[in-house]
Amino acid sequence: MSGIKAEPFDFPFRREQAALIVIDMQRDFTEAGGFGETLGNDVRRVQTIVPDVRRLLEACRQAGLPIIHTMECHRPDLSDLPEAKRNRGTPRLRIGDQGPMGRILIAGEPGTDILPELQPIAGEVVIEKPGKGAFYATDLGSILKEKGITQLIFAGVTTEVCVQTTMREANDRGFECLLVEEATASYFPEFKQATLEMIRAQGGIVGWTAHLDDLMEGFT
Ligand code: C5J
Repeated sequence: MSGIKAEPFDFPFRREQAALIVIDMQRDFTEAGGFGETLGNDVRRVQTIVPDVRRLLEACRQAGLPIIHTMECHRPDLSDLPEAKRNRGTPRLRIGDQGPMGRILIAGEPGTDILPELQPIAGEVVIEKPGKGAFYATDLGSILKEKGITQLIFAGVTTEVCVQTTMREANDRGFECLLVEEATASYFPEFKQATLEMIRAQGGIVGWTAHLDDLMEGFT
């Protein structure tokens, strides 16, 4: 075991039991014409993390950690899309509607894909999830169990929605969770900041936060 500089205290890193989970780095959340923008968000705010997510991904590959990518998406027949989710709010385009990058948040459509810079490579796990959390209605729990994973390093978008939901789900399932500050983003910078603070408050009630450079130093 080696300690990685983190907040609220050093993260007890165990390389053999750790995995990276990259949440929803999809075109639909980061590019014009996708789901994020149809909700009225400025997607440039989340594009800025792509180089740091890539650095993290490469460092974890180098360190031999299992990598898991998630994608928020639904079946083409919408059978896994609750009415309440489809009808929420007043977006320009709803989930399943035809947009400039194909049908919004539908599996297999160009806009639903992971960004080209962050594409999974052979052997990496891709989880398609219909919810905000990555454990709901997926095989993630059994995949992690089978690999003997007890620690999860988190990156992705958006910090306060799918990242935080999954981190809370993982924390309740007994995983030690660490969120990398430079590798996560929100359309609302103040929500990112609040999420970082609430995760590490009260002795790390949901987990740890760390800077990318400190994490990478811990790999050496
Ligand atoms: C959202 C996500 N924000 N990946 N999804 O709807 O955070």
